[in-house]
Amino acid sequence: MTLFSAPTDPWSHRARIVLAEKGIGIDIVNVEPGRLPEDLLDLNPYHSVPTLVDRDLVLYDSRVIIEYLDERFPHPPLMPVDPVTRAQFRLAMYRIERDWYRLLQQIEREPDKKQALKHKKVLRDTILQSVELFKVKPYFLSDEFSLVDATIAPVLWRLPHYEIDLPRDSGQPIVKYASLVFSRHGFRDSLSDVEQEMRAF
Ligand SMILES: N[C@@H](CCC(=O)N[C@@H](CS)C(=O)NCC(=O)O)C(=O)O
Repeated sequence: MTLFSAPTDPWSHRARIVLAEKGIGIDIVNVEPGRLPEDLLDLNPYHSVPTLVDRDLVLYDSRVIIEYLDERFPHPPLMPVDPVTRAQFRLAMYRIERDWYRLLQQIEREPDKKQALKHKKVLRDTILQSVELFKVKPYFLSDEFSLVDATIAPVLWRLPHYEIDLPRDSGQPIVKYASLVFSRHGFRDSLSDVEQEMRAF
């Protein structure tokens, strides 16, 4: 299997976390967004990373990739078994992609500093709005690490890189959650060299 991945890209990071958590050996091909190699351009009509190649199967979109990995390599399972909780976890991923990842993308692409600061504030406030959910269980609504945590972690990891601080008091449950996730072997193994330098453990 091969994963085309960009070393700073949060969607690629999401896929790398799932690979590392499951201990899946794979060739990771580092690419530079905007300068993707010819073979990747031929394989993926959307010209995006992450892209996973497993023999004849080519998958793109990080959610499609991580759900495939969880089904193809069932141990350890990263989704709950009962349909209601599965649906709730899928909804959580949908919302994080739509709200948090979209804001990260806006911050990254915004040339105007003032406007970028506004996006950063919105991202910080949006994350803090979910604080109650981080108090319920050690992981996101769960005693076990799941695909939702693999989705949240790339965003929280990047906060210092974007100079976004969570308040010590009201943000404490999220800070505590983040340090639990960041201390996992799988998470540490998932980091590219550039991501390792984004913050101290
Ligand atoms: N919804 C997609 C989004 C992926 C995405 O936007 N990837 C960016 C990462 S920078 C990309 O590949 N852009 C194409 C490019 O920059 O060449 C996913 O979850 O994989």
